[in-house]
Amino acid sequence: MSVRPPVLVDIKFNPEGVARVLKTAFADRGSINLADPVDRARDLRAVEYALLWKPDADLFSRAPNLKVIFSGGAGVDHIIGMAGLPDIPIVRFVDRSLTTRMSEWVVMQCLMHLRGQYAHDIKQRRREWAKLIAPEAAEVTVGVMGLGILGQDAVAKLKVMGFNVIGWSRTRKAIDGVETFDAGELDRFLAKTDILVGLLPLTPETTGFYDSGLFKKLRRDGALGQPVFINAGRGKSQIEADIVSAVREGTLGGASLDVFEVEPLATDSPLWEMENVFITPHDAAVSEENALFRHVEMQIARIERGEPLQFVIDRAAGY
Ligand code: NDP
Ligand code: OXD
Repeated sequence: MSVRPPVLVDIKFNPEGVARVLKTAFADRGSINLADPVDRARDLRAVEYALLWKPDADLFSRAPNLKVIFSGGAGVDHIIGMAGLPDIPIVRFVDRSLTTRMSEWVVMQCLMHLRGQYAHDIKQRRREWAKLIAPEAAEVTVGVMGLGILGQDAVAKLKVMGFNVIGWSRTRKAIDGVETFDAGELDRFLAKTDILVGLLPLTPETTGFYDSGLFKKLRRDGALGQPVFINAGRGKSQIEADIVSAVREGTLGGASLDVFEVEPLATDSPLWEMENVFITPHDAAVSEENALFRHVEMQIARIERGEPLQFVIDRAAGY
């Protein structure tokens, strides 16, 4: 019986969780966990499958016989620009629970801006009983940028809450009850949007994309008074100095940010203390280790049964 090479795991998040779940994952082949000092010294030349999140820079020279790379998350920007990246399939993480949690975050942020939660928090700390009259969700248009796995689920759940939802993506999508726009129709999309939700991958086209010029194109006469920017895609798609000035000068009425140009967000960033800006530490939808390892096991099983891999990224598009 041939011995299957172990799965290489180089994941730079939640090391305790990864180590715990790895004890029972990949039972038919074992694993090499680069976060483990003993495993770190092992020879990686026989390894065929690697599960990576922000891997070591020398990984591809140490593991020259990889057949498939699995991303530890939905995004692949942490791998795509790496020196020595082999020309093999890259599979991203697509998972029901991750998708659901992202939609929870998006819906929560939209509702917090709709209902003036920041103002409520201030009143509460002052023990003030002050009613705020918010518009109804149906009066507010949420424009979702990126209509992939996460964007489409968020659209569906925002609609359940009653928001008017529109969507924008590189290629036009047909979604029941949702006006959609393609890349060439950006300005028309922005002009209708009160709350902008960013769920775009990071690529050369989306780098530095959310800037003051874009914020100025959002609808200014909607029910919220001023537009709001929400981003859980990637931080390098946003120009944080522009968000700060847009909120200060009233081009934006507020923002919710889960991702940042540099993470962790610097403690001296003005964003931390800005009015009506909600900050979360890139935890809108973290990858859960059990689900992640199961997904990799399932994809390896597909290869061994001669079936095609799922969720392979388009290397030319970069996502
Ligand atoms: P998908 O690949 O399923 O969808 C990406 C969407 O973005 C597609 O609709 C695509 O258009 C669109 N798109 C890509 N480039 C452009 C462009 N230049 N112009 C217009 N539209 C574009 O990705 P997911 O929905 O699964 O994930 C999106 C991103 O969310 C991830 O790449 C990751 O960066 C981020 N993420 C963040 C998390 C967090 O916790 N904050 C957790 C998980 C993911 P088209 O449909 O035409 O291809
Ligand atoms: C992801 C992320 O891409 O957590 O999955 O950012």
